[in-house]
Amino acid sequence: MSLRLSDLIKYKDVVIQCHDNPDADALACGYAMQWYLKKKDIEAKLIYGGRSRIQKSNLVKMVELLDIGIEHVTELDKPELLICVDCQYGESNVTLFEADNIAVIDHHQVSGELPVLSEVRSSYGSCSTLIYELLKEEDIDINDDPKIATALYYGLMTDTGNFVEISHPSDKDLRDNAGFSNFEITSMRNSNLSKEELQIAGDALKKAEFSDKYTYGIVETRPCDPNILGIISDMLLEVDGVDTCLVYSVQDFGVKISVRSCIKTVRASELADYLAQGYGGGGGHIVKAGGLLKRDLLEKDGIKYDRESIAALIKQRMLTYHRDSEVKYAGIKPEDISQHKLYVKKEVPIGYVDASTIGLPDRKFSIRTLEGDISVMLDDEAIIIIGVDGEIYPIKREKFEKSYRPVDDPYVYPGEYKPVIIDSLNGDRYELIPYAKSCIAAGGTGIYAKQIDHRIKIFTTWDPDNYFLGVPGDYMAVRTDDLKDVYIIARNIFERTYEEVK
Ligand SMILES: [Mn+2]
Repeated sequence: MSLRLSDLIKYKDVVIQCHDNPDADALACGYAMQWYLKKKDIEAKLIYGGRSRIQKSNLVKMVELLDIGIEHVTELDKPELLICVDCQYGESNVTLFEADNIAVIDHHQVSGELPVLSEVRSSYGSCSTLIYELLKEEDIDINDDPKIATALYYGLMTDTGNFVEISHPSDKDLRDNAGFSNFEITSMRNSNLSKEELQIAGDALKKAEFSDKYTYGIVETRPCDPNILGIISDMLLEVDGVDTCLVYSVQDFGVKISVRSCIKTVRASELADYLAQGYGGGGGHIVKAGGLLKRDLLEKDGIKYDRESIAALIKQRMLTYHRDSEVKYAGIKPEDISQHKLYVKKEVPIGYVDASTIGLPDRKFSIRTLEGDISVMLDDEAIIIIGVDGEIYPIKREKFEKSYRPVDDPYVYPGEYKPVIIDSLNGDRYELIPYAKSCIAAGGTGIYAKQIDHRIKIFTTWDPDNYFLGVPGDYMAVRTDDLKDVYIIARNIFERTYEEVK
């Protein structure tokens, strides 16, 4: 199921609905959606239901400053089309209104059946990012109206803990490209915390729990605005003897979590993802991250939605993570390969870009990919390899000529987000894929590998600051010509790229 915004313009009687207790992201999306439809001569109503009206001071400001024409309703005349933004039709926090047709535009985990007209991208940090992408597909620039750009920017900002939990490249694109208005953002930013909320933070900290053995702390807060969780976890991490920490809050719609880490062996984004696994999502940066365990998904799995059961689940996961993850440092001693088998690369076509064909000056550029921004020297010696999953890594021309063989097949990019080259000096962007050609990795001597059954973090010899994460099912690989050189290959990439030598 997927949609383009232009699929929606055949309807004339349209209502846009935000979830109950709309947050900045929902407001921004509804507002931008209404703006788009207006361009197409459709006057859509923007509404939300539920018991309470918008009260939070930053949201009241947002509605005023940006002129968002939103109504709180208890009833609705059945429209021809109802568009749910930042939420899904039928969810517990979305007041049910009847409509002839339903559309869903959301970035949360899918919780039930979706209508045909739906676009859900759960890997995005905000729904504002999705609206931004959908508008781009229609050749509409959000910066045509500074209020729209400001709203979407603020929606992303608040949904990702001030951009801390951003991981998807599309989120970064919105953050970097939105021509927001500084005055409005500053004004909304500084009316974020109420006096009551400051007290909630204080109460929560009094009941902090600690693990001395695994040096972590856990705090539960009463239901409150999610950004307070971030404030508390920042503080908790400052405590001596706390290397990682988790702050969570059991809310109506789910359990919000905020995670921090100040040690090399735990990436906060990875821990958040682990804690939310199966029930929603988590992500962010190395030091700061956050996530959500959705109520619907927890209940579907037979977990009672009360504070006690949630506490038990959360604490168990935090303990298991710290207790059962193995940390390994490559390059110290030869790996025992008695359980490994010998594999060689399959002849699968992948992509490459000869940097000299792009026509950019010889200096460093940034390439934005699904895995993150990487910095690449684009000189005549540089070849950029695009792997089976669309992953990017630069190599030297000499190595390319030795290990790869160009082929004539046209190149088709397999990934979800097409990598772009960004000039950090002026922000100019260039597509990478149009320059890509096909090649095949030449066999080589192969690797020893075995499938792993637990979580392993390997600090490799070439990047001693960041570990490679292996989860059950992935492969641990050892170079045949250097048994100390051990690393991780993700299962899906391994199975498509390697075959056993029998
Ligand atoms: Mn959202």
